[in-house]
Amino acid sequence: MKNRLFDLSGRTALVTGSTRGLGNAIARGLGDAGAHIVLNGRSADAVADAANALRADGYSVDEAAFDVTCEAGVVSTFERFDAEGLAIDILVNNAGIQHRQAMIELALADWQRVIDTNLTSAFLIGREAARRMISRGHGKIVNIGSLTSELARATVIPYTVAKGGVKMLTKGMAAEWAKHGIQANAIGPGYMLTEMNEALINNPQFDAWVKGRTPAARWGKPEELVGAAVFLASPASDYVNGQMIFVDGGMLSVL
Ligand code: GCO
Repeated sequence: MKNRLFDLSGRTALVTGSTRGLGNAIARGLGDAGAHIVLNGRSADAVADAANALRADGYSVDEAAFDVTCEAGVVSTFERFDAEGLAIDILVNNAGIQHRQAMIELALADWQRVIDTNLTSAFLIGREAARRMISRGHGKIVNIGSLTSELARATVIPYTVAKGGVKMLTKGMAAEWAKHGIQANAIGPGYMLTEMNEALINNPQFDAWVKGRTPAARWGKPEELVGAAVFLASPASDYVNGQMIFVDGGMLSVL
């Protein structure tokens, strides 16, 4: 007997920043649960390469190359979806960048770039997706936060501020859109084995700190976010709103 609680068959999921890393792992996981996947990245070539890799593995995939920080590009992408009859049932706001530098030396342009990519994009894309979800009476929004949605780490303050904003944006989406049948929630990854963290992973002192500070005593794997993502994208979470599920090996739970 198929468990429909976690079944995404017939649903379409847009995952931003999904040509690699956490976004690509989440896209594959939603595809494994039955969803049709729309991959996103800024580079059309990178999106096409990632889409072809998923298609080769049997996934149903569309491509949507656009800059998540560009309002005009976001709007025109959703207008294209409308014209093609592509209804986004599940939105995963994953796109994000990191910039490691002491705030005292930080340029405004770098601050703004991180805020725009990691936070404002979730507003822009969430707004366009919600406009359509409201008219259909249902939708799932999964924002990707971070441990830094709760705790600051020196030298990544713009990222911390943006991810703290993602937590509150998620609650804001719940406040305004839950009555329309939209469940907006978030996932807070811990220290994950991604390209963005390569410099940290390859730093013996930082690697030792992560393993010592994390009860699970290891870095997380991108595919370990899939369970939370499928839960928050599926009927199993129809009465869950405004929550952030931390997938962090227990780091946030201990001193
Ligand atoms: C850093 C890392 C973190 C992790 C993750 C933790 O420089 O501290 O990039 O930000 O990527 O966000 O949850």
